[in-house]
Amino acid sequence: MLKRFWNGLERTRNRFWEHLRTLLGKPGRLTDADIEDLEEVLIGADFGVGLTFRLIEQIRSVEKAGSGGDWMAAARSVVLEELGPKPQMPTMQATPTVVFLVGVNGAGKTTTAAKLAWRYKNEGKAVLLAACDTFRAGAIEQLRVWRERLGISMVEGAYRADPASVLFEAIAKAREERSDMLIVDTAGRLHTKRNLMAELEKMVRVAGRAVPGAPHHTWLVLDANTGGNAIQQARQFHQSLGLTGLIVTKMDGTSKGGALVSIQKELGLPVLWIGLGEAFEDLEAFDPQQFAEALFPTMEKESVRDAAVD
Ligand SMILES: Nc1nc2c(ncn2[C@@H]2O[C@H](COP(=O)(O)OP(=O)(O)OP(=O)(O)O)[C@@H](O)[C@H]2O)c(=O)[nH]1
Ligand SMILES: [Mg+2]
Repeated sequence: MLKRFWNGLERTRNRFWEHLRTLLGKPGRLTDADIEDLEEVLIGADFGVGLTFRLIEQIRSVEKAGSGGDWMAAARSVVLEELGPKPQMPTMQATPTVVFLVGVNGAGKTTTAAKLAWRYKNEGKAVLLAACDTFRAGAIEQLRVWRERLGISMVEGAYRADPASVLFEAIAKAREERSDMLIVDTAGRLHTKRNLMAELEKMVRVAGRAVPGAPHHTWLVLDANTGGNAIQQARQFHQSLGLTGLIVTKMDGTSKGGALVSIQKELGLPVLWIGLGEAFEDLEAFDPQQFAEALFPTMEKESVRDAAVD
């Protein structure tokens, strides 16, 4: 698990490591110029101005103390402090517990729906998928391929059908089959498109009328490559729908992993899951400790240097 995190965050980490290699190879303390370099690297990895400032402050004070202190440990603890403890795993709140996946186009909603379905199925839950992206040609087919591969039942509407009516049908089926969980895939939409946001709001109302408290979880799926720009998206979705958590996908291919920290902090919403690849098993519960460790590893200077050279 740690290894997967570690591998997944390779690109983000490599940004530092290119520099760490030179910084760690130097005898003595970091110079002001080194620290400025590091600052640039952190901004480049989308840690954001506020967090970068805090990190640099900490690193500077460790260096000032002059005891040859471990500034990687200082950076790690800043990240951990910002992220807080490991989030509580989402609970089952009703039968069915209804989960909405929302987000902009291409963020990874459909893939994540399949990953979650597989994961919960493996935990022994009866899962039903609702293919409520009736907007994009091919979306239903995409989920159908997953569902067949994973052996999960699914309700789908016709192309261009009203997604709220597909949802209604799916809830009825979930009830009938006594499904533990209904995972709802929705069409990608820009947070700025008022009518499309209204469509989601309608789905929320339909769910709430059919099952008290539904949707029990509304998760925003964010592409890690969006970096700090995700904050604006997330605010809009949150305002319309009342999000309960975040899923950050494509952590395996980004050099902007630092943004996750400021996104969570800015929005006050927990990152619950992260996507680390395209296969159905490439979803991990988010663990701040492992995340911080993967960015600023606890290692002897020697081995960091060796690893960076590899
Ligand atoms: N590397 C990587 N690719 C991912 C991950 N999650 C999703 N993808 C890929 O991202 C692309 C888009 O994923 P989808 O699941 O179709 O995204 P979506 O949000 O449903 O897209 P729309 O329905 O068009 O809005 C696909 O090629 C996925 O394989 C991830 O964690 N890592
Ligand atoms: Mg989709």
